[in-house]
Amino acid sequence: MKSSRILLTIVGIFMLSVPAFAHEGKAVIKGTTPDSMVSGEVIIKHEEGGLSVVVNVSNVPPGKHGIHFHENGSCEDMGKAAGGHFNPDKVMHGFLPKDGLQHAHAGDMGNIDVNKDGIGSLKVILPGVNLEEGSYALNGKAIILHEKEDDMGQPTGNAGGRIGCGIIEVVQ
Ligand SMILES: [Cu+2]
Ligand SMILES: [Zn+2]
Repeated sequence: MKSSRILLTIVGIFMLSVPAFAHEGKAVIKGTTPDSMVSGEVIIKHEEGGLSVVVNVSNVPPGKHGIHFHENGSCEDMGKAAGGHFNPDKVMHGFLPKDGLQHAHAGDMGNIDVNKDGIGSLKVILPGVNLEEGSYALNGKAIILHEKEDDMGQPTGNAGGRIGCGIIEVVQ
């Protein structure tokens, strides 16, 4: 009797210390061709103002590379199977952290800057999207690293081929 009460207290304290929104999203980025050395990882967390997305890549040609969530959770066919930009509202291409969901695709994260050693990192806060619920959920979407810079032109930023790809999944 007494020990079960202690156990319940311990379980209660544990549950209080883990918020209900503690789920995280994760993806592993791999090159889209068999000989590619491109690699990377994506961590998505709930943060004030939206979801924070942290991307780290390596073995990528130096310079700016467009990076977006795409609508299908597949990296087949050199990333083409991922389809178009994740765009539930059928709006114009933009930069979601600045333009919001009315003026940018839900997948528009701009560019990742890669240094001379082939390493790049990016952190953005995406307003309006979420990890798991409804039409703005990122779970199961692909993240695509492009060959070229996203120049913010229409309809999808002219970022060229797809050199890296991963699929978002919920890990906690
Ligand atoms: Cu893209
Ligand atoms: Zn877009």
